[in-house]
Amino acid sequence: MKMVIAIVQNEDANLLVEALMENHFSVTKLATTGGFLRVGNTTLLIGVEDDQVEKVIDLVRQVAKCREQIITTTTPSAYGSDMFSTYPIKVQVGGATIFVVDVERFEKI
Ligand code: 2BA
Repeated sequence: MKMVIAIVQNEDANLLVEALMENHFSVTKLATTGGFLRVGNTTLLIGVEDDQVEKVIDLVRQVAKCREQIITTTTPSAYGSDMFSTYPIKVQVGGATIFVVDVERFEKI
């Protein structure tokens, strides 16, 4: 048995939990914080049989893959201090950090 530990962005977490549950995987969702950015992310613990690891990683890849998104940002305008300019920028969202570790013993009591 393996434990798949997937750290994903909060925006992707609920969809990913739904996808895992629909595929009959048990999952535990933890609210976590990245050490570098110090912002919230989500860590999912998914205990699975060895031959199911790739299926779990595929689901993570499908739902939480790294992609670009256009957001609009606002900055003070050059034409006056009470005026603002809005313009679109591309940002990277999503992505996942995955660890697969051996489970020495699994019991439900
Ligand atoms: P990622 O490498 O995609 O990592 C996203 C989050 O995954 C991390 O959040 C952390 O919570 C977790 N994570 C990644 N690698 C890990 C590991 N080896 N062990 C345990 N947890 C791990 P943050 O720490 O807030 O990092 C956010 C993003 O900042 C990282 O995205 C990376 O692009 C960048 N980053 C992290 N550390 C950096 C550093 N020392 N220098 C430059 N950029 C860094």
